[in-house]
Amino acid sequence: MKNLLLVTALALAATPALAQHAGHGTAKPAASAAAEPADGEVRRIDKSRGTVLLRHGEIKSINMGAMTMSFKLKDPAMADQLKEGDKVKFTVEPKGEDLIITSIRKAP
Ligand SMILES: [Cu+2]
Repeated sequence: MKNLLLVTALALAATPALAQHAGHGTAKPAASAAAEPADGEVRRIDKSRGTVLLRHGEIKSINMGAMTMSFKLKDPAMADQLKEGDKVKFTVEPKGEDLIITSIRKAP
C-alpha cells in the first residue's frame, strides 16, 4: 500500500514537465511541397491522346509513391519536346479523376 502511494505521487509530480512541451507549433509553408518537381523517365508517348507513360519516383505533392503510370498532358504539345527514355522533372495536379502534368522538362 505504501508503494502504491509513492508511485502515484511520482506520476503526479512528472505531469507538469510533460505539459511544457505543448504550444510550439511551427507553421510549414504548404506551397513549397506542391511546387517541388518529381523525377521520372519517359516510357511511352501517345501524341494522339496527349498522354505519357512515366516511370516516376515519389510525388510528394499528391502523396504518391514510385510507380509506372500514364499521365495526361495539360497541353498535348508538351510531348513534342520529349522522347522515350528521357529523364524528366515534372509537376502534376489532380483534375477530376485525372492527374494532369502541368510542367515537364528534361532533367539536367
Ligand atoms: Cu503514380
